[in-house]
Amino acid sequence: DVEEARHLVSEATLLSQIASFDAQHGAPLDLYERIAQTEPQMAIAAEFKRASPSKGDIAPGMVAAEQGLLYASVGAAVLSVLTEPFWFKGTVQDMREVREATQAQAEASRASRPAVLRKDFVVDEYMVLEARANGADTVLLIVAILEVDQLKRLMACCRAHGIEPLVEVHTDAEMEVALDAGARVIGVNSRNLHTFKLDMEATQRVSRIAAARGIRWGHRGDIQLAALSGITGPAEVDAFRAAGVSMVLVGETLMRAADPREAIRT
Ligand code: IGP
Repeated sequence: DVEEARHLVSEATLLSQIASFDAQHGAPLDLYERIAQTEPQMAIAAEFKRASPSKGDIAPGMVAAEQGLLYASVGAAVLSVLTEPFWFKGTVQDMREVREATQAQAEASRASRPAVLRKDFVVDEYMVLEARANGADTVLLIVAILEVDQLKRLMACCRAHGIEPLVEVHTDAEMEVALDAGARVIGVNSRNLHTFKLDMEATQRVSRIAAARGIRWGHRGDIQLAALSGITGPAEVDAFRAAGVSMVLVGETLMRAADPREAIRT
């Protein structure tokens, strides 16, 4: 079982794997800085997702590294890779291949590479280290599935290992928690994880919690504010830009697009 399998690779082994990964590939990118770099353009986080619980199969046979290279070539600042095997049919190996392929391509063309996000239900330090050892620059931490103490511990673990996490919220109360915990990159999921329903107003609503605290968002803000899910084209991107959002995360639309260059156009 999973618990057993996890112990096959001990934490000490992961730490040495991180050191050798970095020796070969260099230090991870800072997510806050990578988004800031895209100014004045909206940062695009392009997601690799073969399936999802709300949609079932999306692109079951697709190869992660190929799609990652395509996303990178059309200017994605972040590559989000689902590593969750059951609902999303992802693997940690997919993520590693995306990092390796896109880093090699960027080095060959002297371009800045996209940051790689481990998209999963990260609930313990082991998953953070495993992400780092397999090429992640950042990981998703979902406020709705973590206790406050757990969130703070995982954020500290991320930063201790050179990762600035993407902290996901959906409600005002979760936004309060993310800000209290000191998140610097906050993604508002427009999809409610319990009901799967989309609420495209969620980002703007939740941003008022930051405004009320005098916290500013934007490419050079105190925080980077990202909008996740349900984005089907430029109209939604424009609305998020008007709200000061500095990154949009797009999955299904790009996985299904015949031409991601058109779909990603901002
Ligand atoms: C992407 P969409 O609607 O563009 O495919 O959504 C992304 O936001 C979604 O995959 C997501 C997700 C998550 C997946 C957001 N938060 C948490 C798994 C776990």
